[in-house]
Amino acid sequence: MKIKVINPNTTASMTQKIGMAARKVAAPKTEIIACNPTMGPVSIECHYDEALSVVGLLAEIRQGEIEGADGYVIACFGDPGLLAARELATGPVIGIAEAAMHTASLIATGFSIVTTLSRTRIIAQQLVENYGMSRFCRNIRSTDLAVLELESDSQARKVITEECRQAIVEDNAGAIVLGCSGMADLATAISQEIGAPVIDGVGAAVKLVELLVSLGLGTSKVGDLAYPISKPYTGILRSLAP
Ligand code: 5HY
Repeated sequence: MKIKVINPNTTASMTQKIGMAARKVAAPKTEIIACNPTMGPVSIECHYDEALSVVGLLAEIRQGEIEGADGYVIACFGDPGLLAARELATGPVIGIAEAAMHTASLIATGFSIVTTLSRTRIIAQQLVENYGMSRFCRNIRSTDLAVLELESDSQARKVITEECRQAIVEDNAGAIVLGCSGMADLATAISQEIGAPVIDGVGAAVKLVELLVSLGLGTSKVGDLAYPISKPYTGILRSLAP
């Protein structure tokens, strides 16, 4: 099985970390292709970043259809372009926020999300509502760490761990959902340190894609997720016309 794990920002070092987290949990016969677009924001931390990251993401999905990918992971906690990606894809497409939240709801009656900048909390909140996770999500906490500081700031792990610890104590949460793909490598260590389940969406999404493909299930092409309607596009998007 071939799974394309797409980091919608353009920071290759983050893509590498995401690829390692994906391969750590992938089944032996699963080939993980970790990639990022060549165009777009270096990190996604607001609505504008998210909107413009989708063009590059969809170009990678189109390429994946040509390469014969069996399924896809959108490795950004905003799950940008999820439904548009599902329109393009034959196989399943899973966002890491969706995967992490559903996984948490299977092992705890309540979870808290620990994310990066405070301004991204509204994006997570909208996803919690969209995915029907409001009765499970106890709180959305920010660490005020920028996405790229997760790599550069030596204190980042300590700050994230403390926020997770407080969430367990103060939010009555039974599990933690990490709110950024850049935190994918921290889940196991933080879980051991705070003594509670900590969910990395990259790993959860890879296992969900494997599950769906192994059940012979792909994205439904009946109704709104049917392939995009063919029509001309103009300007710099001409080459992306469906
Ligand atoms: C992510 N941004 O997972 C999100 C996290 C966030 O570039 N990769 C990003 O802060 O919303």
